Amino acid sequence: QEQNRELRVRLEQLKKERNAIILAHYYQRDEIQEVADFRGDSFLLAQKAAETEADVIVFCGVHFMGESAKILAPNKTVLIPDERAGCPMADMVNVDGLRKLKAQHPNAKVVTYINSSAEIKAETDICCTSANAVKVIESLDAEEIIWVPDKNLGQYVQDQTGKKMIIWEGYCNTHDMLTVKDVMEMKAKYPEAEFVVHPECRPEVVAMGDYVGSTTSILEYCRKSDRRQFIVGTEDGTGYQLRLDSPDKEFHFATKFLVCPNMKVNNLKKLVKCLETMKPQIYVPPAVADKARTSLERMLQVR
Ligand code: CIZ
Ligand code: SF4
Repeated sequence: QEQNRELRVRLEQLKKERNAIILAHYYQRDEIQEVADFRGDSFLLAQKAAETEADVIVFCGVHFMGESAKILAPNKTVLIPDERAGCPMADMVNVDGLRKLKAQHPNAKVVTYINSSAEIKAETDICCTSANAVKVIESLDAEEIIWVPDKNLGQYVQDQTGKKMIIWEGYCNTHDMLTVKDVMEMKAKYPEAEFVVHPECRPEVVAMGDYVGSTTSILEYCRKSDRRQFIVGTEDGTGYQLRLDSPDKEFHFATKFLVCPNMKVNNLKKLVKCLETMKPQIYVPPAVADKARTSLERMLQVR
């Protein structure tokens, strides 16, 4: 506690010295969310990065999120607390594979979930997040859509829009771990609770949801709902904002495995250190960034 207090004091000093802003994803450890200037999901944080007046963005999340910030704010320094915080789903798609698919379907538009590398975004017509995926697909005038990398979100979006989609076989190790059996057990234990679920979960689990949505829309739903109890089907870091918004409601995560180990690689100590040393910094080759920027900026237009 004492050490954390000292770290927080040091962080405040450094933030002023560097004119830095701290952005934290809802899946980060509480000790990081507590000190962030903004908390958000990948859509809100990308938006914030694009708009900020700060000189330095400290992005507490996983690597692709820092990259997106750098692409949208190329003249700013983007720091991340630990460069080992990656996203296994983002690594499930590669440029060669995507190019092959594009060659097979020359008229298809490529829609890429923001959980992807800058190189993949550079091969993309438009990016999306889970917050605007359905609207992005509906905004496109295309017979066929190539969707990378999340098969679960892809399936959900296809069901919602009825579009013809060619769906890549990637998935999130964390969300995909949740099973129908887990949810049935929780529903038996908490019969009064509503089950809120993120569309990165398996389709059969998503189908059990009383509410399906992105992290931000789950937060909004729980805040406004009259229900007192919720079973939550997304990453456990979300509990920080859920409990902050509704201290008198109960939130039960659907299993204890809904923890993204990559998101938890960051901690307060590393956050302070990166601002102290000004590294690690995110670098995206300008040629890649320029191509990727178009697809990200299109994403930000669709709400
Ligand atoms: O990384 C994830 O699982 C999510 C849902 C990110 C985001 O904020 O959309
Ligand atoms: Fe990637 Fe899943 Fe972790 Fe999100 S929760 S960063 S999709 S591994």
